[in-house]
Amino acid sequence: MSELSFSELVDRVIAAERPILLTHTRPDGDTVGSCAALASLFDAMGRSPIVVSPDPIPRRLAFLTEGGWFAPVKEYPADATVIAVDVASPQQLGSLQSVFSGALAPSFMIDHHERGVAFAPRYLRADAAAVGEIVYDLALELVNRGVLPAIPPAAVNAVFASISSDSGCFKYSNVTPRTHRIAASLIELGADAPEINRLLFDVKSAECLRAEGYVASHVLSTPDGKIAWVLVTDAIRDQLGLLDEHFETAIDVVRSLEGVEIAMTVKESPDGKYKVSLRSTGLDVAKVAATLGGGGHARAAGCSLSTDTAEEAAAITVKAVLDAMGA
Ligand SMILES: [Mn+2]
Repeated sequence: MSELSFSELVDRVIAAERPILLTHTRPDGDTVGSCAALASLFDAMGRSPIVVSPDPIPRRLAFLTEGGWFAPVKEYPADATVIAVDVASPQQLGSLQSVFSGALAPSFMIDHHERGVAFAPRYLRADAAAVGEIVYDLALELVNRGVLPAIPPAAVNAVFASISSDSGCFKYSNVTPRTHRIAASLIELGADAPEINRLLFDVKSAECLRAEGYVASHVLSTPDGKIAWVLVTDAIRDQLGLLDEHFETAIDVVRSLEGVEIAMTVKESPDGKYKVSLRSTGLDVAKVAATLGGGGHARAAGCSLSTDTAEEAAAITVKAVLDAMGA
């Protein structure tokens, strides 16, 4: 699969008459925000964009779907231009893999995952904190080329949300001076930063708070306390009357524990596998995840394991982390 230059990306965006934007599974603020921003740009260009997600958009991100571009799967015109946004590998398209195949296979990808698997011509910028940084440059270029008179307000806010979301409110190691410069420009353009950050980070449902409470009191760790994890199985969710989506911030609770260098969550998935998420303060966990068939970023990665129990999945991952640490 070819790698696209930035100007090739811009050309392809301008040429997309019937754009369909795809988010990744378990959509986060970056994939949703970037899709919303791109949809807003396409809308301003007089196209009729559609955004499709393999999984429901979490309620806390609903404010990003107000443009009305997010739609369920339906029949699509064969001449659609399908664009995968923030999707690192074909598996991350989930149920959309079979829908968007053949004539409707993705035309190109816009991504920032260093260790992804390209499934279409790809524009990749691994040093971007979020795909939103790329969408920002794209929006500017559309204005520069005279395709748009200005960046639409909805795109300004959605790009800001995407960057803030993937950078943990400008807190993670993926944040660069450029990330802050882009955010500053977006605020100058009218982004409602306090409200977007409040919606993304300060507002939690009662269910999410209860999930965090469970996680906080069930953290397991290695004797030295450097590796910590929590197990979230169907049985636990049933017992608490909670859904998988309520455990979205579980990893943040685990990583907040003093002394933890590697935080993990092990979550039972509907497919019967165990989805492991990893966060690190230094170790390259993308490499660890890659040894287990997964991938991601150096300090935020994941994999999916076919073990019999969550405990086994945790043990395998802890061993892989210890091996990587040279312990
Ligand atoms: Mn992202």
